[in-house]
Amino acid sequence: MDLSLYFVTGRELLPPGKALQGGVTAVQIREKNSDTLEFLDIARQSKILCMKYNVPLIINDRIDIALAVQANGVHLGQTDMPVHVAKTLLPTGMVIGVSCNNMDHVRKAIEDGVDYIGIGAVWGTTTKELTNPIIGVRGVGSLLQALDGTFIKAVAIGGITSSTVLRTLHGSVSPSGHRLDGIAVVSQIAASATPRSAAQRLKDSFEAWVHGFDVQNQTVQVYDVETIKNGVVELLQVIRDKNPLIHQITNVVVTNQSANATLALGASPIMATASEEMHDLSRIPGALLINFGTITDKDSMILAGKYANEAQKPVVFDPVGVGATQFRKTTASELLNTWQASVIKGNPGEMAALANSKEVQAKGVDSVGSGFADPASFIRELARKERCVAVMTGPTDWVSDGTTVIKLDNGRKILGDITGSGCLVGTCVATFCAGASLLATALGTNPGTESEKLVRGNMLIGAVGGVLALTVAAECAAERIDVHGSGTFLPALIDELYNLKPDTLLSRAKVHVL
Ligand code: 3NM
Ligand code: MG
Repeated sequence: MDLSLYFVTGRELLPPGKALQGGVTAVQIREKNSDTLEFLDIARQSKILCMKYNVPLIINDRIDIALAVQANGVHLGQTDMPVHVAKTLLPTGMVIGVSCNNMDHVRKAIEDGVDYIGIGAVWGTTTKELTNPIIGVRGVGSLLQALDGTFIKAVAIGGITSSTVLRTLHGSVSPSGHRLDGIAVVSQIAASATPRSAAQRLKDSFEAWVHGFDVQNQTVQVYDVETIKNGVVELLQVIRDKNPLIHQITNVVVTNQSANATLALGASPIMATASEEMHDLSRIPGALLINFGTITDKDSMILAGKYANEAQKPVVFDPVGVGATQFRKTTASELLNTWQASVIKGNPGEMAALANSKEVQAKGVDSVGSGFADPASFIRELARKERCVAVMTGPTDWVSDGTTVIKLDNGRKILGDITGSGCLVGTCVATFCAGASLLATALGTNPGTESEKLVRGNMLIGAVGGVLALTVAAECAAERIDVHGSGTFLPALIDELYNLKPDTLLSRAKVHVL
């Protein structure tokens, strides 16, 4: 059964079946406020319509109605008839689907041997009053992992629209690579004035994404040190030639020095925070940095990331001090559930907090302790889980895209003596990712085949470039005879970014590919 575009509806399906013409692949009739006779009548007519389009019909909750109209299956909520009882009433071959909101539900569904699960609500929804918590795309991803090795299909439901569909699909993948088999929607189709094109749009998004997902999983890029170093130098040139706009919503401590570092690299900073301007800024080529060292602009952070995803621009997330307070933790979750980060950057304490690992503890915004026993595996797993490039800074910096791990050994201890050196890494990473995005666009990567992606360009090289630029410039600055301490180090660091030469980068960069 093809669940790729699963339309959950009631009488709205009738009469002309416009949604079916738009490519709906399965229909569920869900009538919460009608009498049995009325429900039966809607189900009968729906059955005729679905047969005409050769689409399976599933009945919500009512086993008797499903039997009466010879539907293809039933969908059962957690408070409906238990699956094992339903199985005694239904003929073999009838599909059974179950709504799941948490891991206990999923485990039970597997035990019961259902055919598919509907995971929700992935976003908020106005269609039904939710009695369970909203899961978020990352939550859906972790539930999907439990289905590894089973034949049970999974769809996500709740608040899926043309503007959330890509984020839903992209984010709802388990660390093991288990993806959704489809999306289930109500209002995006049912409440649309043009249900046929609403369905068509969702279907197109799904198909493009599945195609991209498969291609991505089949092509593993193998990196060597030279390719990486040359890639970084190329990006520095792109930045200086094209001056991308680096929109930064960052903290009050580092705003000025971050803007100066951006300029020094050859890009243009804008430190805008008003939510009213987030959409306009997303249309200008470049990248977005979200650093929540001081969280006063949460709504703008949410909007900016969403728009950047829509514009296929890199989003670099620096969750400063995420382990320090519950508010930071829930905010990080909320942000990452709303948009897809291209790169997440943090110190070991922050990365541990994001991964819910107890191995490294955080104190305030600084990490304490020496780090992870196996940083390479940790960073690879985190990148895989968050579906982005992960950067962990420290005396040694670690960068991974979930497959390749790159270890970088540049920098000087004095970086730890100025405030916001980590934030500067985030700024430089955003700047180089902007370079990577512009390079991909200039190379004319066909937008048609890239439309399923949330970002263009090689974010791994971008992340490595940002880290290298800052740490190599720090080495040059620390070695200057006019630098006597942290006070003279900071302006020297900006100078060295300003004067950074490709040859210096190439000769100093200590890059190891694992
Ligand atoms: N079940 P829309 S959310 C029917 O969480 C249903 O199990 C949900 O409607 C769940 O696509 C939902 O309009 C409504 O947001 C989904
Ligand atoms: Mg129900």
